[in-house]
Amino acid sequence: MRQTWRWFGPHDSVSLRDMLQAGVEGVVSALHHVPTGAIWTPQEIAQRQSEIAQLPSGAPSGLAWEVVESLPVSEDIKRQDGDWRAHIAAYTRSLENIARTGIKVVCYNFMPVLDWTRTDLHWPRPDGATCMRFDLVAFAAFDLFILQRPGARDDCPAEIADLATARFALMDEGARAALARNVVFGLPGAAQQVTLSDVRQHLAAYDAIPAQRLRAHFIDFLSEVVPVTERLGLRLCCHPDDPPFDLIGLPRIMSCEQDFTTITTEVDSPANGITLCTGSLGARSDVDLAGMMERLGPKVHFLHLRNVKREGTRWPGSFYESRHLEGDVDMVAVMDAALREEARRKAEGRADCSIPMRPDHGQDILDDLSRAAQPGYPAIGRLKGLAELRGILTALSHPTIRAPSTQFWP
Ligand code: DNO
Ligand code: MN
Repeated sequence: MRQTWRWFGPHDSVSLRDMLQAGVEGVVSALHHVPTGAIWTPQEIAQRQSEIAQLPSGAPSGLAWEVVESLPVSEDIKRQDGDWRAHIAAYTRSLENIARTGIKVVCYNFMPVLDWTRTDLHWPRPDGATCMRFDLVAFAAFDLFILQRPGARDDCPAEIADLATARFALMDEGARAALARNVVFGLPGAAQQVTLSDVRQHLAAYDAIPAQRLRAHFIDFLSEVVPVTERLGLRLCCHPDDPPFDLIGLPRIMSCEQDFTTITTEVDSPANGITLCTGSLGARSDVDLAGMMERLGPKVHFLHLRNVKREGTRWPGSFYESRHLEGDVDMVAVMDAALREEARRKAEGRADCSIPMRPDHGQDILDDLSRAAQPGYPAIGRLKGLAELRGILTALSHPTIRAPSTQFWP
């Protein structure tokens, strides 16, 4: 497994040196400043590559840009309207430009309107750490009373609506504004101040698009893009919905193992793969992550290894991002299955047998608590997660534990 780390570019408060000290082997990055639907030019890609390859002192960092996350899919492509054809052409051009640089893995997602969604970005834990959390009741309060979405009442179970009503009544203006900010944080372009009326407009545009139709659009997109991707020697890998259930009336179609099986079977190619994010799918108790790694192994091109703790038994329900080895995901079992997949690839003589993984998010701990970073992406919390995962990797790869026939290191 390749130990990678997400870097948001030169403005990221977590530096290349931080990554080196964390023992990172490869970098995951994206051109966040390029608008969705536009082409990633060779110049822009080359600039990010050199920003990663060189420390501010000018010395080589020894790191390279190994995974693109994300090359975003536009809302027009998802809805098949507006400029969707031009956006697919641009997507293909971006893939060509990425392939020329030697990067092999490109992650993306197919969530309409919202990307990952939380109600708390810094939820206090008893030990003083903070983490991200999705609280079903707070989210219902957002939907019912802040967004005031027509239809929200019908989608919400009565007892949750009652709790949300009581909760909202207790929130002061500051708490209400913070909730609105936290929820829309995952919106594309949220940094440029997305308003609630923008969200409402987005929602109206999806009125006539139920899950079945969204899935058909996804398959159309893949049918156009995957053959090019395969020819270029690249591997696309779709990130699961996060959380993996419908939100604010929008369909989500990449939320369980069956969704991934369907999509990778409909457009069957080594270039059409999966980002197995254990944190996203771990919010559901009915997803067997180690089994999924085992069954869909050849399609898994990228691993996001983080953990969640589900709160209660209700589904869909609340959850928080726990320490990497302490939530509901059996991380050892997932990593063991991933190591077996790597060993199979090695036995087949494949060049791409090492799967890139990253600790994904981390809790804010120690000095993270006084150093601003992208929510979920602090230096020390992720370093700790990566170190714990590395420990598992080292142990599981050790000859006293692993039979030589299933060994794969690195
Ligand atoms: C959540 C994170 C996401 C992810 C994008 C991928 O688990 O990994 O921010 O990066 O949704 O497209
Ligand atoms: Mn993830």
